[in-house]
Amino acid sequence: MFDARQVRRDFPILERRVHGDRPLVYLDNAATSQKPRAVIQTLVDYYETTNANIHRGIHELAEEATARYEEARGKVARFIGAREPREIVFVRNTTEAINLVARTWGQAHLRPGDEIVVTEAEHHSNLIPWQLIARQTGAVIRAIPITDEGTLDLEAARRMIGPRTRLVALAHMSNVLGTIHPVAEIGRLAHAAGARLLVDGAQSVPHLPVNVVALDCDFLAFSGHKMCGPTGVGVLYAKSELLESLEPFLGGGGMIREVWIDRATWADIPERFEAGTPNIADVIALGTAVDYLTNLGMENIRAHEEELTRYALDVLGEIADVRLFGPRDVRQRGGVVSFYVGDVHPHDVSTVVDRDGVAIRAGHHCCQPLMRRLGVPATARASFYLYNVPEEIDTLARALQRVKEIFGGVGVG
Ligand code: C6P
Repeated sequence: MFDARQVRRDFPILERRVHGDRPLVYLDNAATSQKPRAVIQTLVDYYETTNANIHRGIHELAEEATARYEEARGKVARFIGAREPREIVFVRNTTEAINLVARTWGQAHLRPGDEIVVTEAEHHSNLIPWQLIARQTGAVIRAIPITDEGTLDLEAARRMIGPRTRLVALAHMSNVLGTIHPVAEIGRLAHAAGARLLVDGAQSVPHLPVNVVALDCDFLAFSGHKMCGPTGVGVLYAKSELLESLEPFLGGGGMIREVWIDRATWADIPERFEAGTPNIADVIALGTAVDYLTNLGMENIRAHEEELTRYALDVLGEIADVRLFGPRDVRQRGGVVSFYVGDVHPHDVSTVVDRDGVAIRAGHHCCQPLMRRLGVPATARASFYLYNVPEEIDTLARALQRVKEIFGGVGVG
C-alpha cells in the first residue's frame, strides 16, 4: 500500500521549518524535487568509499566506480523500458539533452524549408535549441496550438504534420498546465510523415510510468533532479541506430577510439556523447533514485498524484476569484496546478503564501509563448509529488485566503 505519510519520513528536508516555526509545505516539485535519505547517503558513501575516475584507471577503486556508473545506466534504461543500456546518454539536464539532439541530429538532417513542429506550450528548453539550429540550417519552426481547455489541438496537429516535417518535439507533460499530451498519437502522425519524435519528459518521467517502446519515441530527454535524484545529471534516451548514426556533440577525453594530431575516430555509443569526466557520483545517486521510485511503484505515485490534483482542483476551485488553468479531468493532467488570484501578481501571491511556509513558484515558468496564449504575464503554480498530502493543499488554500484579505482592493473580494 502506498502511504505518502510513510514516504515523507524518507525525506529529511520535510522536517524543517521556515520563517521561524512554520512547517515547510513544499509545493514546487515541478521546479525540483526533494531527495530521499537513500539518495543523499549514496553520494556520501560514494565519496567516502569509492571515488575515482571511470573508464580510465585499472585500480580497484576505478573499476568499482566504473561498475557503479554503468550499473546506474542499466537501472535508468530499465526504468524507461529502453531496449539496451547503450541507448542512455548521461548529460547535465533536460536542456542539455535537447541541445545535444539539435546540434547533432538537427545539424545533420535539417535543410532550408524543413519543418520542426513544436507546441505553443513548450518550455524554452524545447524551443531555443530548435531556434538556434533553424537559424543555422534554414529550417522553420511551427507550433501546434493549445485549446482553451489547455489541451493540444489535435485537428491542427493533423494538418500541420506533413511531408515537410522532419521532427516533432513536444513535452509529454506541460510544466504550466499539467496537461499530459497524447505523445504516442502525435508520434504516429510524425512517423507516418517520415519525421522523428522527440519527447521532453522533464515533467512526465518523474511522475508517470513512461515506456519508450510503447511511446515509440526516437528521443526522450529528462532531468534527474525532478525525480528524487541530484542536480547536475540528466538523461538523453535515443534509439540505438539513431545514436550510432550521429556525430559527437562535445569533443575531448572519453569519447574517442583513436586520435592523431589532425583527426580522430569516435568511441561506440553511448561514450561517444559523454566527453570528459562525467558527473559520476550524481549518476550513481540517480540510480538510487530510480530504485527508490521503482520500489514504490510509478503506478502508485501516479495514482496518489491524481488524487492530490483532484483535491487541489476542488479546493482551489471553490475559492472565489481563483482562476485555474489546464484541463479539469485529472486523467488528462499531472500534479501541476497553475492559477491566478484576482488581479494580484503571481509574485505577490507567492511571497504571501511563503510567509505561511508554502513554497510555490510564480513567473512565466520558461514558457513565454504559452503565457501570451493564456493572456497573462505569469501564473502562480503549485506542483505535487509523492510525499505531498491533502492537508498541505488546505494550508495553501488558507494562505490564498490571506492573499485575498491583503489585496482586497486588487480585483479580489
Ligand atoms: N522546468 C519548472 O519550474 P532542466 O532545467 O534542464 O532540468 O529542465 C528544463 C525543462 C524542460 N522541459 C520542461 C517541460 C520543464 O518543465 C523543464 C524545467 C522547471 O517548470 C524549471 S524552469
